[in-house]
Amino acid sequence: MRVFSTETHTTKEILQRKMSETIDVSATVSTILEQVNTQGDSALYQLTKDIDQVELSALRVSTEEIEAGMSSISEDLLRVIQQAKENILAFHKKQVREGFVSTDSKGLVMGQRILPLAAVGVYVPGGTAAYPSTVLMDVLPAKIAGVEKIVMVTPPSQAGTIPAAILAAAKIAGVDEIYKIGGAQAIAALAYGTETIPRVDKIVGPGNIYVATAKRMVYGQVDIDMIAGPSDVLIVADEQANPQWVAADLLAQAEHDVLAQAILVTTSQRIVTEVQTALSEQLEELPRQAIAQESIETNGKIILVRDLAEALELANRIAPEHLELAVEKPFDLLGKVKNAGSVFLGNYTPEALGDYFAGPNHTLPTEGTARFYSPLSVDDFVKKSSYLYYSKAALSEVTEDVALFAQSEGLDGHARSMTIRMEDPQNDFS
Ligand code: HSO
Ligand code: ZN
Repeated sequence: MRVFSTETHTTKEILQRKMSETIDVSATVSTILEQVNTQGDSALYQLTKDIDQVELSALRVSTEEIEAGMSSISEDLLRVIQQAKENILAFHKKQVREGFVSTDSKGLVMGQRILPLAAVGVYVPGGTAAYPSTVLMDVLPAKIAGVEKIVMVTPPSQAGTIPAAILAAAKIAGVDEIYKIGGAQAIAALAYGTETIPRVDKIVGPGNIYVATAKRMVYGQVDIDMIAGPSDVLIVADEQANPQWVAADLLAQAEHDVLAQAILVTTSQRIVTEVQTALSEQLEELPRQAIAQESIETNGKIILVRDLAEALELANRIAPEHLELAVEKPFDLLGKVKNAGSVFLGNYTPEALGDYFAGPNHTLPTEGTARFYSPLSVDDFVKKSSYLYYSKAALSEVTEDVALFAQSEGLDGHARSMTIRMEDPQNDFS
């Protein structure tokens, strides 16, 4: 892992990040979107055959397949997923907002209602990035918001199947319909609707470059969540931190993806040295060693700072997705954190707790976007609608003023729609 020090490196050198090369797939994606938009289901079958080499007999996952998935996972895993669900629900229930209404003595009423989106699509990636925990994190806030229809899409394996744990998590979370379709074609199906797959109002969930590009392209016709980049963690550690635990937490992030980024910011030279040793020891035992090692070597950083104030300054500049405060008094630092998706306080709160189980959402702003984005929440699955009521008396009081404003914009029709009500012989405003 590359080591920096605020004594000898400039902030610019420390913050420099290797830009990941992104390929431009927009031409391919727009062809796929167009195909699905015009040909519906038949395009979905054809694209799945061409791209995934799978000949599907049906797009929708049957009840029997879901039940088989449920019964093929262990009782213990089922129990843990159920408990995670309860914890996530409890946390997200606290996010529910009330609308408001205000009135005055003249009979004026105005308010704002909070309404759930009618239908939401959840994209679940295929392969090793198919996480049942993400199914819970994406679906449960929508459930609490009151979304009536939740549709899940995920690419089938070569055998035309979906992983049992994904099906189980979907069932436990309360997904209404599951379809075997992935890639840009899945996003197109959710955005436009086909004979089989319903059109939704919002699409959430991570995916590869094709999925991300498709989401960007359909945005506006449907809403989307933030576009997830590679996952990252920043650990702030002081002298009392445990180097073995810090190394383990860095590796937990690094094993996600070669592009994942794990950063350690510490006030202690001893921690710098011991974490490095612990990293190489622990890497040896990790089944995903190759991925974790590449991530650590290309994107990992250890930054030695003079004090915790400097550590927090750097953390706020980096705006990490996950921020661990492995320090003696973590709550003293919390108030100084300005930019972080989710904060993990103390030595006994590893990020994995939040990834799977504790309650806060693990769909978080990546790549420094914690400067302006928030964790996925119930707010992402509702919209607001405002309303207004004026009585005769309340209207008469403001008619002239509003008419004046309208005329100043050259919109006489607007002015007239106000004054006409005053001319009505049935009106008695005296
Ligand atoms: N750390 C990931 C979430 C995750 N980890 C899922 C394990 N499974 C992004 O927050
Ligand atoms: Zn994780």
